[in-house]
Amino acid sequence: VSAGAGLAPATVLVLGASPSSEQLAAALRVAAPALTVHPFAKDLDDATLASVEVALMWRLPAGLAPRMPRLQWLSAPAAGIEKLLVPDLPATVRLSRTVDPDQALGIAQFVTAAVLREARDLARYERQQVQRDWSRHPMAAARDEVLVLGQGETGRAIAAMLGACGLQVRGWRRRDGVALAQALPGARFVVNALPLTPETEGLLDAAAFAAMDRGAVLVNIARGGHVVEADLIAALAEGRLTAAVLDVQAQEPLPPESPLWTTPGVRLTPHIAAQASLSTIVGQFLEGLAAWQQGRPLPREVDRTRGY
Ligand code: OXD
Repeated sequence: VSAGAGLAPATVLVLGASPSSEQLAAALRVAAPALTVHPFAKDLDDATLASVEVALMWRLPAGLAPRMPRLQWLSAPAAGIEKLLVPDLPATVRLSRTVDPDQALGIAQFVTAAVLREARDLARYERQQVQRDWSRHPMAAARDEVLVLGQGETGRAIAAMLGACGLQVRGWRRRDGVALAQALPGARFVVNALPLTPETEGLLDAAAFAAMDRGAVLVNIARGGHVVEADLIAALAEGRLTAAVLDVQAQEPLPPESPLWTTPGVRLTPHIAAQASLSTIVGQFLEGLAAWQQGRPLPREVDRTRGY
């Protein structure tokens, strides 16, 4: 990453998950020797925190923001920034995020695989193989209707790929003012790619499931907080939904006692649909830092009032 060459000194706090804080800090130190980089640790002392001017973090631990009075710019190593919009983050701190085109591509591939697996009934043949059963159930090419919730980079990449696969794709976003319950009917697949904000939290609830076509499939690659999980479990039990592909859950890691593990129709993955790569995170952070230091507009800045 060459973007770090002309930077002025700055003190940076880093808190990652995958890549880890240590991986992010090491990559930043190599790319931008002018920076003083502190990986987050629970026992960082007040003087260190008070020196932090910019931060690369995916979440803000409770009580940390007030201990960083010099913090002016906060960038997320992820597309989702909801864990940074904590009440004690001063309104003057500006916020950016990482938007990796390869992450959108990876998520679109994950969603396409998940949708086609259901649309082409591949699970049936996995079950048949166990029985050494060679029965054929011919079907026409899948042209099912898909509703994609969210029209950001991720939602658009998903829609384009599913459309190229022959599915009939519609989009929905809150901003257009159409009620979700009006958009849901007719779709066999509902794919959630919304940002998590106070307006979208719990949007996929009993009322939404009741508005979906009987037998619909939910695919969630956004945030677990969009789904009222108890309502989803009830909708699957009633047969209103036939399946729910959940790459994200309200509580991550998903606790062993969660009923989602064993609910028929739930297909779980541990938040792996795709992530921003280390080089994109570091490159976009340094690009943003240069813009901030030079007083230019911040790339990928988040509108804090909107929440994305
Ligand atoms: C993201 C994620 O928000 O990885 O980028 O979930």
